[in-house]
Amino acid sequence: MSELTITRVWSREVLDSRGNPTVEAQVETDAVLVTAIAPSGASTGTFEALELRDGDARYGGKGVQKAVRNVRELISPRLKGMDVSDLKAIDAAMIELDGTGNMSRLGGNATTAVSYAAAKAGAILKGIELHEHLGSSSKVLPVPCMNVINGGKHAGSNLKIQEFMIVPCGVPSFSESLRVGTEVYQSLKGVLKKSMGPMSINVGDEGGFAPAFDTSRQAMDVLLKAIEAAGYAPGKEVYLAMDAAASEFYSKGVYELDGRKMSSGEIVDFYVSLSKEYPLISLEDPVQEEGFQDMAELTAKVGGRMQLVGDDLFVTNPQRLRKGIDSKAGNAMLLKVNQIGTVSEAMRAAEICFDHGYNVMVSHRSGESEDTTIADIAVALECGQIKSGAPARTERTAKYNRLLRIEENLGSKAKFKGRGAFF
Ligand code: 2PG
Ligand code: MG
Repeated sequence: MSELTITRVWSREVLDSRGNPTVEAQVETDAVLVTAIAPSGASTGTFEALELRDGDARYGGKGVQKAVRNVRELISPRLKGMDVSDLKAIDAAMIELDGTGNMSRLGGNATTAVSYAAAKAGAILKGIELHEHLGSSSKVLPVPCMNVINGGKHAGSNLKIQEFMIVPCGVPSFSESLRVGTEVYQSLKGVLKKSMGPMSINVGDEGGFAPAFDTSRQAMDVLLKAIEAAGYAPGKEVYLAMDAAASEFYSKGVYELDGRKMSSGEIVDFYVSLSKEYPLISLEDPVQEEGFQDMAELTAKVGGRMQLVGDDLFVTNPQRLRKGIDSKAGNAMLLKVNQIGTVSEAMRAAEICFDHGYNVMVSHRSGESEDTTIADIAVALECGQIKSGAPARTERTAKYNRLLRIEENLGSKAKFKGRGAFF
């Protein structure tokens, strides 16, 4: 038996960054034993792969013992004997075993953890870096899109927009970009504390501050101040990005945002105005998850000068992505492996994006862990962009720190697209 042959896939329940249970998978061969952890979203899209939760008394219903059992009792016997370096075959076997099209039998949390662990094990046994195992050339480090003001479901404020990000893309390398973004984060802390008091620097789920703002413009204005106070120019070294996660403030044709009730036509106009007032380089889920037409209208209006990203809209799903491409909705996709359930399917969605001129931003979830697989996926895809929250909380910085190591390892071969990663 080759040392690449899977001998067993084990699993256990561990905790994520929000203190909820999540699935850890352990892929074993005669030579190695490799673990990986599935992340978990809060503002989940309706069309995502199913995250299997026990729904019993333990952990308020959030236990994942069923998913853990599925790994041990269903996935393990199916993958036993397979070549761990053939991730496509492993992922295809899990998709076939699940058989539902949305991982509702095995649990997308079970399959994501196994897919991550198998990818890592394959890299270790081939004696190469994970990003090399996943992508043949893989020399491009991503721009870190840092969520420094948290709202929506990730914080306890009135801010409806979920994420206000800084995008330090006007610098020459990943490490410089991370430094500049982190300096702005610290500067923002000072600006907020001074103007709004110490309560304003409490942080949300993704490490960004959660001040008592009521409107998007308040958040964007303070970001401009913080960028300048750190010694940088908005729209030069540092741009802004937003994830509205608009399904969370949409109901029956009406968006409730910034103290107003807006129709879909009005919310499109609202974003067009914002894009003229601020150096906004990327806007994610500006409309609700079924708003392909509205997304197409916004893309026609501003898509030539900024990125419009589908997250809940596309859910890393090749089928929904094709619908978006056909209707010219958006010009970029957010890539989250657990939305579709396997690394291979997520990477296939990314390839479809590249074939149609869509950008890809690799993303963490709001519930994360010490697992850093997404950092390697971003490098493997050479998509040039990642979002992993603020440069605070170890589950966020773990990914940025992994990218620092990759950059150092690549040495003079490391590339950085900077602003060119966006358009
Ligand atoms: C998002 C993500 C990550 P969640 O909406 O893009 O920032 O949030 O994981 O809660 O879906
Ligand atoms: Mg999102």
